[in-house]
Amino acid sequence: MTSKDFIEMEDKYGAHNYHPLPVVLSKGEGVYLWDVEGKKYFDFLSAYYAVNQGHCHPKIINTLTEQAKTLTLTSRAFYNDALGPYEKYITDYFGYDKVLPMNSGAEADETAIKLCRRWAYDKKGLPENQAKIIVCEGNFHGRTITIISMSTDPDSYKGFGPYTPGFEVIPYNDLVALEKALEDPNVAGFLVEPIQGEAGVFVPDEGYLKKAYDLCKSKNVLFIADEVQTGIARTGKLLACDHENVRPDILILGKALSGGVLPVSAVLADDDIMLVIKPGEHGSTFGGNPVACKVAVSALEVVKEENLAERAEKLGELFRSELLKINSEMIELVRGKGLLNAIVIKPKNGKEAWDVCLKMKENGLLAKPTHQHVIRFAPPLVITEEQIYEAIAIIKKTLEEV
Ligand code: IF1
Repeated sequence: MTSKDFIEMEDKYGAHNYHPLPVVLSKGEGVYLWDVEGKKYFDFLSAYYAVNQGHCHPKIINTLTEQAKTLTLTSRAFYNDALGPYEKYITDYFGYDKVLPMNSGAEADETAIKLCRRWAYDKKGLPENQAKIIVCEGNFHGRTITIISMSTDPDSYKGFGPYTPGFEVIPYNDLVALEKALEDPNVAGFLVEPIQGEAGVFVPDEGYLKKAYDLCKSKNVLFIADEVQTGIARTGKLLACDHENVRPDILILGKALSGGVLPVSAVLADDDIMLVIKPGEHGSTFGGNPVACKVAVSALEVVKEENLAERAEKLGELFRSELLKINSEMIELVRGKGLLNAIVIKPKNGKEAWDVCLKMKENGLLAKPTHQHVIRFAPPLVITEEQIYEAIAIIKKTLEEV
């Protein structure tokens, strides 16, 4: 079968909830992907930042296959010999008392919202069903009904009402707006992405996260960081919050927590928050399954063993500085942190970000626009300096051709 056959098959039998770039991938290794015709590409999307450790990392795959042959799922009706060691490992790793294991990022965000609300009623003493959570314009936390109820992007929420109440939207990177919103005594938490990914890689002002955290603490409001995208070394530190030494009251992880081999997400918090949820009040069939636990430990070990945060910091600076040397009038702006970067494309002769991505594909590099004019560049963190230069050459060549 050719790429065309696979595309037609997906179109005929699959829901049309995505508009993929016309490329059909069949193999991944490290920073590379191959399509069904055997063409090789740089992966500069990293499966929406889930393969920070590189595609099919040998250590992680070995762990996956070993555990898959041993015990895949017990459900939480019973104990097993993988969950406790994972819980100890990840809570030590990130410095929290406890973890609640889930699967998708959205489930972890939903779990954090439930934890925050329950803490507000049981510990802060807010009146039942009155808890409010502050979120930011341009947020992206997943696709469930409650999460899109916080969204300001019509593509995320339009036509899916009625919406879950209890959310206040304020501008991102705006401390005055946050301070004002915190005057409401019924605020329970502030849910924020340390860098807004889907919105187009918006890096807030230096000090924003720390000052936001301090404002929340002054009002006994939980600071909840969604690091599903920005976590696991992507921005040049283990967590994006680490750039400002902010320790979220509730930390949300996903994506690269498993190195991209299966859905693993997690919510971390200390006992005074985590223990407000009692047995039987929350859960998930696959949450914390033995395969997920073993894979997540290996994925986190790789982050440390291969110094992925330091690499992201150093190679991200190199990538941005090399991008800025490309004097193409199509590059309106370069922004990012670590290896979470994006360029804003100024359309030229009717060509825009999508056309640039199509041409980059022909030239051997895969990336995809978010919204109309932003192209995200986020390779696996195992990329080498030499490969960065090769990728820059492809981007430069492409912009000249387009
Ligand atoms: C899509 C991108 C979007 C996330 C943050 C939670 C979740 C995500 C900060 C939910 C998921 C994915 C979802 C995917 C596209 C991709 C994405 F920016 F990463 F590219 F949409 F913003 N918090 N992001 O970014 O995690 O339930 O997907 O495991 O839905 O189109 P999930």
